[in-house]
Amino acid sequence: MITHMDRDKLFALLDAFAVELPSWGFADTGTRFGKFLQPAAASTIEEKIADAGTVHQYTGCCPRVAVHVLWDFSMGVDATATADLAAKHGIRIGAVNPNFFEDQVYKFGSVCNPDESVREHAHRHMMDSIAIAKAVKSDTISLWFADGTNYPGQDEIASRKGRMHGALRQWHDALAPGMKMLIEYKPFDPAFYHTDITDWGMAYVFAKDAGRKAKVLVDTGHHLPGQNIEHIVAFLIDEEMLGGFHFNDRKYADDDLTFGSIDPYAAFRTFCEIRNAAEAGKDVSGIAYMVDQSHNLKPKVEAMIQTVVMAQELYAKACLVDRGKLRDAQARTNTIDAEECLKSAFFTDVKALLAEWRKGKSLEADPLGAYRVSGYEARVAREREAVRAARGGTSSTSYA
Ligand SMILES: [Mn+2]
Repeated sequence: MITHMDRDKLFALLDAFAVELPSWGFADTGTRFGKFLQPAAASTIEEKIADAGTVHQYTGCCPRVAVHVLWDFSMGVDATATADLAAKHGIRIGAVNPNFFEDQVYKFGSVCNPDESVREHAHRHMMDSIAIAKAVKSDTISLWFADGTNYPGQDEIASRKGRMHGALRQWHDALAPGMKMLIEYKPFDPAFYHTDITDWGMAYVFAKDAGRKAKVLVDTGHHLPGQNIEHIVAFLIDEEMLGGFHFNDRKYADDDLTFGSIDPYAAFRTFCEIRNAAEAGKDVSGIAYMVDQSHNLKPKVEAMIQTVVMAQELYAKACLVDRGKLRDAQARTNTIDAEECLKSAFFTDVKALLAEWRKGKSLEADPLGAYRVSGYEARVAREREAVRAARGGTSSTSYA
């Protein structure tokens, strides 16, 4: 089936393709309208890490779990214990996500808030987050701001930009050596008039201004309808400003749907741009592939396994694009032949190849099927319901 690419090369690329899971993806979460609780949902950081470790156990490609500072840590508690716990489950702590949106003081924004005391509050939280990152040996702080305004005239947009610049410069310089800071953008929600970092261009300007350790984070769900995400990705890689991804899919706006569930071809094209850059000699090894999904309807561990397997399949297809043929078609400006190169890779069935890759790692060929027969979900549902009942409450973590 693979004619132009050595199987070992493909398997080496798959070996290097690691997907980071979100701790918040294992907890009970919901929309702003309601939460549907699941008996197996994780309530504590211990349970979230156990779930993330389970996904890694079946997929073999999720060695890290991202954490959310307010949801996963108690201030003043030694965070190194969390790193030890992750190690016990065969994984490590990945990106540390501070929380600049839940505190009551953030009603009118965090770092862009006109009130200096609120900005100082956000600053202290960032310093705590850096300390946690050091304690758990994470090299990444991942930033998303809900900052924005809901009504014209509510605040001076340019003044808010200045405050954001100030905070990011200061924080950049407070990072430990070797640490990086990812800046995420989102067109709207929760702010409905203007959002302080609304698109990749603004994230780029803020990151560039902050310093070398700051890069742009592309959340695949955070774009206006019709936007060409792979173009953004190719541009950012070429500028050496792509820090990583938050994988999910969307039909309307930031729906947090399973990666590749709506438009797998678009996700494939994004991977194609990454592989194109790599084949052209760009260093893409620092790009972080992270999931940002929080399932309200699907069983959480199953949804993560489904996501990761989909990401692996689409990445493998992007690796399989015959780039010699593609370059030739492009040189001849033969649009049809060029497009067919992408389509034939996209429609290649890579399931057997991935099964073989898994066999080489002593993994089951079908991670989802193997997980289902393991009985993990029923077991943790029993255990977690019992713990919750003993505590006299229901679950769980909040989500925004
Ligand atoms: Mn995100």
